[in-house]
Amino acid sequence: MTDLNWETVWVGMGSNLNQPIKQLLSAKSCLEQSEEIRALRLSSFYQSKPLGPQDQPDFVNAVCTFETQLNPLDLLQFLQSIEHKQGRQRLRHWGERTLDLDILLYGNRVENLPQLTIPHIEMLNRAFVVYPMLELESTIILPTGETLKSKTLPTNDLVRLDSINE
Ligand code: ROI
Repeated sequence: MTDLNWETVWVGMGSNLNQPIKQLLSAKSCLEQSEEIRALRLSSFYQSKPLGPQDQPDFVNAVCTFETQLNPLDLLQFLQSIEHKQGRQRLRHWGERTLDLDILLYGNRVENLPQLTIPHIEMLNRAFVVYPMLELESTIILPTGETLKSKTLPTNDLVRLDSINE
């Protein structure tokens, strides 16, 4: 077997409905079960205030990184299948949701497809994405050649959930 074409990917995970921590752990298990995914690492879980309407529960966010042989669109489809399997609900725009899985980075690729923009267009504006990424790997380089570390944001209301990160 050749060992070509494994790309390193970063995926953001978020939930604020139906036992968010369970949602993220279950998504992690689904990802790990794919033969086209290996070497998955998951960040700590972080609680954050909702970006968007404030009359919704706080979010639990995490990121994971892994290597995959799936191309970006097949990976997107796989992530969407996990969201749907876990009964994804999206009740309103910028509102509460059961599970969100977003491709943040895919190797060094820049993609501007109708269904998919890589790097994720909002990732650098979201502390709940940037901090978990830096926790897993402090030396991440963006496709622009800049370090992620140089883009750090105020942590605002981000709270690392210690007890479940043991
Ligand atoms: N807010 C937080 N804190 N975390 C999220 O993952 C998140 N996801 C979203 C919106 C509704 C924009 N707000 C969020 O999709």
